[in-house]
Formats: sequence, C-alpha cells, structure tokens
Amino acid sequence: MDICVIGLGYVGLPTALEFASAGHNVLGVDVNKDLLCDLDAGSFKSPEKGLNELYRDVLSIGSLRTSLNPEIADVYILALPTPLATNKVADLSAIKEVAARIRPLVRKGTLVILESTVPPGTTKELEAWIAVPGALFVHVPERVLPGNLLHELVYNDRIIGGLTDEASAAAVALYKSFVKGTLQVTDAPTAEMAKLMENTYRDVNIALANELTRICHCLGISASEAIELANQHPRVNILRPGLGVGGHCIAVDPWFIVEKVETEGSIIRASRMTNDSQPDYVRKCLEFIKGSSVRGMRVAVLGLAYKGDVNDWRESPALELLEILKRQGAQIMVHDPLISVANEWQSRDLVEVLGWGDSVVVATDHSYYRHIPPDILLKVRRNSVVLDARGVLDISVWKKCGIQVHRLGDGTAWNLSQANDLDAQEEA
Ligand code: SAJ
Repeated sequence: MDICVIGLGYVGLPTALEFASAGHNVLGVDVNKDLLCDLDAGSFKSPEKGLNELYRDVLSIGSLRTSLNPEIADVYILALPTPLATNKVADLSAIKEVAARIRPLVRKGTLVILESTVPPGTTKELEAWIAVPGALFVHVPERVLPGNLLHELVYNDRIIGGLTDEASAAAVALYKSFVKGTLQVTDAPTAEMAKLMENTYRDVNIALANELTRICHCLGISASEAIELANQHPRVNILRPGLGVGGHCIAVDPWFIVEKVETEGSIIRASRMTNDSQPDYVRKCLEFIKGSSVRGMRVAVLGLAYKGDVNDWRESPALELLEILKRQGAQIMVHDPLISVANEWQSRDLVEVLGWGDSVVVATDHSYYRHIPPDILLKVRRNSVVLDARGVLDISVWKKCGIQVHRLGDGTAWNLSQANDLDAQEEA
C-alpha cells in the first residue's frame, strides 16, 4: 500500500517506520525540514529504545521517503499535534490545515486515519472538511508510553473506530501488518472518548493521590504508609503523589472531554486544578521545611523532564516549579541527567549544583537519582534542606551521609498556613 503519514513526531515517525518495515511504501510528511534532512541523510538519532535500529532497517530497505508535501496515496495517517488553546479547548488547526491540503488527493475508497487525540466528534468533522464521497474515515488513537514506545506500538491493543464498518475493516487489515495486540473495533466517537477516558482516569487518580497526601500533611499522618496499606486491598491501587502531571497528554486530554458538555465534569476539572497547583504546593512545602520564603534561597532543582527516565520536558511540572521559584525571587541551579537545555534552563554538573544549593528539590524521578553515589552526596552543603517531591531518592544512603531527606507524605505534619503567611508577608 502507499501510505502517507503526516506528522513525524513521537507517534507519527515510529508508526511510519513500522509500516515501512512491514513492506508498505511510506511517505513521511512534516513541516520540520531539519528532521526530513536527517531522515534522508541517514543521520537521524533518537533516545527512544530500538528506534535507531528500526530506522536503519528501513533505510536499508528503502521503503520510506520524506517530503514537505503530501502526495496521492491509498492511506493517509494524521499524527498531528492537537494542543490545548488558552481557553482550554482543543486547537484543531493543524488537522484542519492538513485536511485542506489532502482534500484534492483523496478519492473514493481512500482511507483517512486520525491518530491524534481529539474531542469526541472530530473524525466526523474531518469527513466534512475533506468532503470526498466514498472516502473512509477512522479514528485509531495512539496509546504508547514514551520510553517504551516501540514495544507498546506493536504489542498494545488498539482501538479502531470507523465512521462506517467498511472504514473499520480497512483499518484493521492495515494495522494487522505490524500490530500484534488485539484490534478492537468500535465507532469513531466511542474510540475518541475511550482514548480521552484513559488519560482522564490517570489524571483523576494522580490528583486523588496528591489530595490525600495534602490532607495527610495537615493531619500529621504518613500518606505513603497509608497508601501502601490501602493498596493491599485487592481492588485498590492509589497512585503516588508528586509534583503534578506533565507530558502533552494527561494534562491536556481531560479538557477535551469537559469542553463538550459544560454542565458536567466537575471531578475532571477539580483534578486538573489539583494537579496543576501541585508545583506551587511543593514550593510551599519547601518554605515550610526551610522556615523561610524562597526569596533569595539557593534552590538546586534535580530534574527537568516531566517524568523519570525520559528526555521529554513538554508540560513538565518541573519547569512550572522553576518558573514559580524564579518569580518569587529564588536563585536557581538545575541538573538533569538526560536533558541539557529546556527553555532557559541549562543543566549543570550535579556536584556543582548540589554543592551550591542551600536547598535541594527533586522534581523528576529519574532512576539516576536513586543511585547517586555517596561521594557525590558528601558535596551537599551542610544544613541544606532536601525535599524529594517524587519519592525517588534512596533515603538510607543520604542518611548515612548525614543528610535528612523530606518526602511528600512522609508523616510529618506540614502546616502550610505558615508558608501562606510568608506569601502574604511578601505581598505586603
Ligand atoms: N505521575 C505521578 N504519579 C504517579 C504516576 C505518574 O505524579 O503515580 C506523573 C508522572 O510523573 C508524569 C505524569 O504523571 O508527570 C504522566 O505520566 P504517565 O507515565 O502516567 O503518562 P504519559 O503522559 O507519559 O503517557 C500517557 C499514557 N496514558 C496512560 O497511562 C493512561 C500513555 O499510555 C498514553 O499513550 C499517553 O499518555 C498519550 O499519548 O496519551
């Protein structure tokens, strides 16, 4: 089949490579000329496990071409960004624009697949934007986890939501060429909603863990121990509190549900608010433990990525924390083992960062931080306050080095009204 994959991001490119490796002729389309040059020149590199090997295999077969422009094909796969606009609704402009570009190329029987995460009803809208009678439209939401992307792309079950049975059947036949998981057929709005529900479920559950931990702080109860005990119930699985939710999916997708029905969605909205306010909550925790406002404090922040062991800082709550600390007059130094620069933040040497700060906040649960050797820990300044907002540090090793580590939910009573008082004093 001739397949045109439009959008070669973290979903589109691996998808294009899998189809190319499965024997299809693939045209990869993107607006990023540098990426296309790298792909054509054989110099593309990715930190994602297995992706470089797959790319080299495809290069040797010669089944992937790239272009800035779509061409006539049997199948179009749209893997385009659908960010959140400032008014908390989905920005579908990239999809609309591509719909206009492929419209003259689509024929009766052409399969148009939307992989991007979208509000319910968007696949139907896409059909109207393209408006070619007999063309087949399907929503096939992506479900991959950065860091384990290729494995999940092949082995996860996939939802296939066609506007018609014929469209679903065509998509099933296509995805069978590399997906080993089950292909579950439904209609397009159900597929759209199922994808959004997956990430909303996770967001609400993370918010619950964060909220329970805040309540435990007020009561002087160990949230981590209580969560561990509650999770021994066979039907309970409370997640971990942290710095909030990052990445471009979980912090965004719940809004695509609530935008559709204004009169409902209170739990979903509240969860978004809780998770979004978590970086500022952690700032208050730091002030409480240190007993002073962050103004002038030398804060060493460990981690820029939105979650552990990835080099992705999209919507990272670590960056939000950095912005808050900067706004409030803290001095800041940053380290991340996988990211050298994110926005204005440049990763520095860990020894330098730890030796400089009079407080340390762990913002990302990179496994690297679990194994910081004692000779480096000895560089941490005496009397530094260490707040592990991700529960990743091996506290016993830090303790042996004479450093007390504070964790969210560790059982200490944190009366954050004191931090609120400091805020009020700052404002006055
Ligand atoms: N987090 C916590 N506490 C936890 C678990 C996670 O604070 O107990 C934080 C993480 O640190 C991170 C955020 O939540 O900042 C989200 O991380 P994640 O690993 O839960 O998910 P993502 O955003 O990397 O990928 C999600 C996945 N969806 C689900 O697990 C339901 C993935 O399968 C989707 O494909 C992806 O969103 C997407 O593209 O939609």
